[in-house]
Amino acid sequence: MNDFSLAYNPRHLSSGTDDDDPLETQEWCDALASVTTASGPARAKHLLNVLLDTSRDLNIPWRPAIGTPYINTIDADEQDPFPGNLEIEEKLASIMRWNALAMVVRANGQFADLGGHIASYASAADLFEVGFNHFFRAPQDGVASDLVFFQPHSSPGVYARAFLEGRLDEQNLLHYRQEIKAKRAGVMGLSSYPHPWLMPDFWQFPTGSMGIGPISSIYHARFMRYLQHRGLQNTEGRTVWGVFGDGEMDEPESMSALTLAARERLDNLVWVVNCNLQRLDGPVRGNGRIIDELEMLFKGAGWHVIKLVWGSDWDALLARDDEKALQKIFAETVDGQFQTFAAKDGRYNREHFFGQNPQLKKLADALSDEQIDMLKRGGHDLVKIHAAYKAAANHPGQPTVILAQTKKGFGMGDTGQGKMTTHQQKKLTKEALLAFRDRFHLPLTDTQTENLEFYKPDSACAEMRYLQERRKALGGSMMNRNQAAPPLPVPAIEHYGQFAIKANDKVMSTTMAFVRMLGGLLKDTQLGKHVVPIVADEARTFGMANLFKQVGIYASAGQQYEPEDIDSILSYREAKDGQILEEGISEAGAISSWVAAATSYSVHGIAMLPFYIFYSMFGFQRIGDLIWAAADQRARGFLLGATAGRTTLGGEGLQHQDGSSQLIASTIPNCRAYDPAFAFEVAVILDHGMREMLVEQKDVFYYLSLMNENYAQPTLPDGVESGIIKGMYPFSEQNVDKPRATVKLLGSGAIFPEVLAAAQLLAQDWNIESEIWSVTSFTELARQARQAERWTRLHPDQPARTSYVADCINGDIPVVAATDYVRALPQLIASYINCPYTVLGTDGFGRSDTRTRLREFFEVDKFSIVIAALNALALQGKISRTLCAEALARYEICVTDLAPWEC
Ligand SMILES: Cc1ncc(C[n+]2csc(CCOP(=O)(O)OP(=O)(O)O)c2C)c(N)n1
Repeated sequence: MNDFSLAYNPRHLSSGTDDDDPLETQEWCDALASVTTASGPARAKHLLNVLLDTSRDLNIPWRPAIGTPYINTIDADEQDPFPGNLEIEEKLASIMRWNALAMVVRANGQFADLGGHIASYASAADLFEVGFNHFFRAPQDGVASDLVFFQPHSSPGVYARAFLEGRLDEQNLLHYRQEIKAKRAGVMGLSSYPHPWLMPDFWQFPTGSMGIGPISSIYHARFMRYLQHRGLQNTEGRTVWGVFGDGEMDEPESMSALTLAARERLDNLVWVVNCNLQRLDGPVRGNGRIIDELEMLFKGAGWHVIKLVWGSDWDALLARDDEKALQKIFAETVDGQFQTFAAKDGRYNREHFFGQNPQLKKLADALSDEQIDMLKRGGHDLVKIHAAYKAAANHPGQPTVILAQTKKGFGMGDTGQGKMTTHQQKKLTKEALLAFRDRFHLPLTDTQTENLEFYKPDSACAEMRYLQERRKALGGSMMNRNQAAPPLPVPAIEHYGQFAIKANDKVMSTTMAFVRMLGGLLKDTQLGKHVVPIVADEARTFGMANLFKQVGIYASAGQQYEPEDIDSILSYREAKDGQILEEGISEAGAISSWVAAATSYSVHGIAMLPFYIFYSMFGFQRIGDLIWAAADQRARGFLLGATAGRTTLGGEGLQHQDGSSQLIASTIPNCRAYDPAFAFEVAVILDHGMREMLVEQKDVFYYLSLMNENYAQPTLPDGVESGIIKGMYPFSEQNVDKPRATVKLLGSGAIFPEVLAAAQLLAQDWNIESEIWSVTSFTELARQARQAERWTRLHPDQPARTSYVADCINGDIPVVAATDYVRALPQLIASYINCPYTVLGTDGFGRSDTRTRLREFFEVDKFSIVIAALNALALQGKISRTLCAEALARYEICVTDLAPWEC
């Protein structure tokens, strides 16, 4: 038993207050020390807890500090023996380090602009390796795989491991960051960061944009619980692992869902924060200690925290340190200084770290300079890492974070370790390469080292057999992404959308229509249970409150209160098997939840159909990068930007009125973006989307903007379905006797009724007839046109291909397009058509007012459409320009010098 006696030193009071009675204090300290010696730390903890409770009863306003000393949470005594072969695992880690380094340096030797990183993986290698050798489980015994989120710029290390495991070969490694060249050579290139889009059978989770991996991992872990609690899949025994950077923890996304993970008691989630104390430019917290800061943050959020600060060699020093000199100096040393110590050799550290006081100096006296140099930080010690992972994996009731201290550029010597510039280091001198080889005892000749030859030991040797055995014990190789799941049957459109396709001019908004269709899909006997409605605290805004009662809100703890509205037929119902994911006011959380459901087909082998409905301005604009990552991850599902449009949302004003989401959506290659005007259009798009995603298993997702304006919803005209999907179809014509001229009017979304009204005015007031087209997607029109144009350009020997949009509108008749989005959206088609083309849109800041006045202000109302049509005809010489002046006067259009986008 350890002797915990401790001399109380009043000068070292952590409270900072003077001690009136040092003798009494000493007695308390002695009592605590003797209990600890006699009955162990657990008993001491219990007594302290009881004292804390008692102090509360006595109204003493005191609570213990959240932080703990800068030492390992897991004491050397509590550590289980290491179950692996340490020597072999260290050798393997060295090989991984070498191959990862060689891959990056070789690529950059050939093409200096390719980039890549060495230093981050050098710091994370041991953290990865312990995971691969002991914890990361592939599918086995009917239990599906663990999920692992890798720090993106450490991907060379994952490739290096896949190379040794036989998942990748030398050709792949030679095409690191050269995917185009690789494809031409018939080889799979290796993407810079984890990108399922680029390596669909390898990477599962895109993490390249800092912060996305952390938040995504939380929602994936929560979604596994959702599947479990809803009886859709047994996800027990599976863990979500995430290795992230300490700099990355600064991202708001990294932090924003911590309390959710704790609230949901996600003990299937383990984060390893690689605290190499550096980010790209310099120290993460030069003047503080990131590990201590994160400890308090995570603890405050309700996580189990394991500090993994020092390696095994420090155990002996700490045990000999009766006066706690090390702990004191750790507490006084800031990260910027720790980084300097990391960058310097043993001699420097003896002088500048251990030389700070006589007690420390004495501790170091027994060590040579080389031994001091080799003192490991916790995140480089396989034994300590294993102990931390094991404790984390077995910790019940809470998510765990391991804060592992490492050295950035570990082993890169003078060129990299702990250097300010190490993040960007892509080249190493011959001397540095040879030093690296020696440091990690790699069996390479000088020539092999200088040539950066990849090293793969013979498959019969002990290391390779060990590596394969370890993976076999864990179910096989990890990097295997599934590309499909059993298809789901899609109900006939009439089953959920009959009211929409036979609407008979019933008045409703497209948002209402969608919600009704969603209700119908939820009731479908086969598909229903796979539907995942997701909201970010706006269900009532979109008229979805009836679903609370109907399918329940998912709550892992059920409903432990009587809801205020219990007697209402729409009462608020939370349930363990609830279907709605109500994510609160976190669009980042809600989209992460959507991604978890939208990739369930791949991650869990069970297709789900998520519908995330949100305030459209708080989608692509607010969390666009998460949507970009969703696209990379090959998400399949529906995003619904509700109460959309710059003028449709009326009084909500500048921050809420969306005039851009459709344009941003158009930049995402696998996002099918639609701005439907009518309920039947919504139904046709839903039907088509479900078939593409659930039956044909295409890696696409759909974005629909939905509006809250009520207007008459017509019945689906015959034969327009394919036009709706392609992006436009002829809706109607406004004919007149002996027309003066003809125009084509294109309208989208909620502006379409303005277009219909404009056609009437043109007929009545100006004797001009119109063809009226509903444009459901300028994006889809432009994409198809782009294809046709490209094909024609590259096939000069073949007849030119025309585009669908050109077939619809080319000619002499002027075309006027009006949208509630910025003009750039309809202009997507401009270069593919050959006709006079005028575009009206809502460029500029939104503001509060009525729909009518907003449309007048933005010049997208029926009068503005008439003026635009007359002007186009006048410019062609088909009518006189005086008619335009007459129209401006007749409609009392107030002509101001400032355009809407200038106000
Ligand atoms: C959103 C985002 N911003 C910036 C970057 C560029 N970037 C890549 S790695 C990096 C530094 C990461 O530091 P840290 O998280 O501490 O990891 P380390 O490399 O030190 O292990 C930065 C800024 C990025 N990938 N994503």
